[in-house]
Amino acid sequence: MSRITEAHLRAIYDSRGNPTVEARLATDAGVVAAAGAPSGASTSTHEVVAFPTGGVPAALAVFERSVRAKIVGASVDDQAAIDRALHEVDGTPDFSRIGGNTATAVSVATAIASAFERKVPLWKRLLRPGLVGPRFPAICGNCLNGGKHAWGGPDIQEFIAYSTAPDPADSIRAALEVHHRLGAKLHARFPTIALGRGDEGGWVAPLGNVEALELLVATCAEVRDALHLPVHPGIDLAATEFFRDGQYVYKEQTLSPEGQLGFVTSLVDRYELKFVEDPFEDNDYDHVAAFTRAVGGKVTVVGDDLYATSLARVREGVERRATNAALIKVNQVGTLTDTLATVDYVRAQGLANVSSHRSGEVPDAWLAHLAVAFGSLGLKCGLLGGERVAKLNELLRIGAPAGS
Ligand code: 2PG
Ligand code: MG
Repeated sequence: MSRITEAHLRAIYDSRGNPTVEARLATDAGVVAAAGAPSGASTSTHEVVAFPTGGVPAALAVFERSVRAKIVGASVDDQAAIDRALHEVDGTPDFSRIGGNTATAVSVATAIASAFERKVPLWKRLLRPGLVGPRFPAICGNCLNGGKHAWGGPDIQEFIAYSTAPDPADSIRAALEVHHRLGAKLHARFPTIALGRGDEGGWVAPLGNVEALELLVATCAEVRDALHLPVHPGIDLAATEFFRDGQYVYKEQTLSPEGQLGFVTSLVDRYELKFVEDPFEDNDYDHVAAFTRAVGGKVTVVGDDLYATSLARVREGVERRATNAALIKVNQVGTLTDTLATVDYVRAQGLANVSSHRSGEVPDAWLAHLAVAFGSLGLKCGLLGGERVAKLNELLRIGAPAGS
């Protein structure tokens, strides 16, 4: 049983060019492991605080002052003990003293170090009960960006190619094909406008919500025909972001919660959406439950901001039959142990889980291992940009290890 001999935290940059933290651990078996923590833009009100007051410099200072001493000497195999130590040294319910991103980086680096020592890939180290080998997630590839991830785009945050072929090489290829063809269509439609890409690598164009959806739907249909692979339209509304004074305020319309229920249900019926995330603000279990009653038989209804990966919130969601899937993001809760508790509960209750990136990502690949280890129905990771491609490429490596 080897122990952590060195623990360091450094400032690095995320894909938005904002500072975040990376943890680096060394063990007395000579292993060195590092992990960086990503950051969200459309954060849930229920997730832990990414950095203490004062940001990354304050996170580094509190690490030096109090966290390192708790970590050095601990067994690298005892994930639960290290995560408990992080909670103890923090002492708040939301990691606001040491920062949820510090906890995430240390927690994930611990698991990576332990996997190295056991000479197994990270996904095997974290494989959940009931799973025997790798089962690959669908790719939930964000092709068009809106909301908080794009300037000048639709209000709906993400227009997703939900690519469900069982072989990761096929699912990645189909999702990328949607992204490429969508780009070509946008260039043809706006020949004189400079198009951009948003925080998650999806296109940004001056489109209304329904217009954007129509483009996505048509492109998915084209790619299904061309490649003979299953790829379907999906959306993450991140509806909290445009919920004001009890109403959903789009550029084109303002809807009451009842109106929103009718609108999103009509989008599902009309466009055959197969994946819908956060159609209501992040406290509204009742309307999302009504939505799931209406479409849950044919649609993956995902709670992200609604649950914030919190076991207590997912429990409430299960009791109220709110969704049939939960999004999983380690830095919404801060440690792998908390994440695993939520994943195991979700799995035991027969809900699907979807492992997810954040909009401000680091170029690490560990998320791909988590998606496989958790038996995730989907891996939400974006399609373009080195920090997104790093996860896709890692999934390919897991799917076809060198020499196989
Ligand atoms: C989401 C995420 C990732 P953010 O809402 O699902 O796509 O966005 O990281 O900004 O919270
Ligand atoms: Mg979301």
